[in-house]
Amino acid sequence: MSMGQRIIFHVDFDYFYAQCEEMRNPKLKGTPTVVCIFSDRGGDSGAVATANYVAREFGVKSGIPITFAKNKLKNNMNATFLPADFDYYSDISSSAMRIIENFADVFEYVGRDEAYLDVTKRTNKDYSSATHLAQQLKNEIQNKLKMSCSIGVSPNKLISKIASDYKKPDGLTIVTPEQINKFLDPLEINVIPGIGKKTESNFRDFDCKTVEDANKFDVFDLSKMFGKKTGVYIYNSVRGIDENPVKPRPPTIQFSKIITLKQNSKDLEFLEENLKILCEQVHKISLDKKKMFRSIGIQFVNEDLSTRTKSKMLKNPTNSITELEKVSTQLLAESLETQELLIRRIGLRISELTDLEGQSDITNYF
Ligand code: DGT
Ligand code: CA
Ligand code: CA
Repeated sequence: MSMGQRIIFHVDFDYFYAQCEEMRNPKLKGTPTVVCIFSDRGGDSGAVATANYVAREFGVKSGIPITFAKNKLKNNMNATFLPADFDYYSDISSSAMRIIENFADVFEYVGRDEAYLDVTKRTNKDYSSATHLAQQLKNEIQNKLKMSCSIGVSPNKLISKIASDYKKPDGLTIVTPEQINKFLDPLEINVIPGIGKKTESNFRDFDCKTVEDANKFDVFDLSKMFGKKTGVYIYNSVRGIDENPVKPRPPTIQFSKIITLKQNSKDLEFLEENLKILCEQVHKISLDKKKMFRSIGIQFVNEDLSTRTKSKMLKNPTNSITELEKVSTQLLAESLETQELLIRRIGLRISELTDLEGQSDITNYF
């Protein structure tokens, strides 16, 4: 059907954190649901991580202060505000990624809720076969996880990324090589990843709002306006050109454990005892999974449910429990120096994992 070199999917979950919350509490569906990151300062200080599409209709979106979101939803009795539960979202993400990677020749993890898939081989460069495959992937995610995602399908990562965002939620947007310009031209210039407020306002000074408008500039104009590197990037991007291959990359692996304390506390000795238990548990996981770790992090969930984290990158990977205890206790003592609230839960996380022996097995990240 086409002469394109590759066929690439970009998969992105819809309102990810909020959809995870709907999954464990289906009653939230159809009511405004806002996932919040409460800051250290307590009360409602902090920002919205994300919101479901019902809440978005009221103007609630990622990044706005929680107080703004509460205000926008103040007349809505059914609105729910939840503290972000990153460990839970990571678990869902791992399950999702294990499903998704089966659909790819090459799988590149981008973040908790998105990935690129090169499907050139298995679709034989055929777009109707690719459309079918993308639909199958969406169905499987829906059946197994009860979640929706949006997928962009095109000859490169840039266009697939834009296409996955084109129709949300539950979208599937196919852009064949011959449709690239027709697809891109009418879109606003800021759909190009990396084009932020500043670049956008620069362009606006030249009466340039859409991708088509930006096509008027040659690479020299753009280099003068934005510097050579950005100029060349924009020149290619507005023409739908992107040669970056999908690079095999498994999800960032991490192991963590968290416990709720017998009583809220900020007593070093008491917390140390609990941390020691966590060290044993997390260390045991690393042994079971035959991994060494390079990064160690602790997490507090405070009495007001706000969270705090502190982590350290070691010089070399290790699998020593002595080192895990030493470094995490250090992190604990340092954090307590500036800790005002009492702590309700304490967590320990290891990441930057490498195999204890032999080659890294990229499928075994769970
Ligand atoms: P979507 O893809 O538009 O349906 O909605 P999301 O929520 O999946 O948005 P996305 O893909 O940009 O981000 C994935 C997750 O990352 C999202 O569920 C929460 C988190 N996130 C996104 N934007 C922000 C932000 O501005 N602040 C914080 N703290 N977290 C964010
Ligand atoms: Ca998303
Ligand atoms: Ca995303």
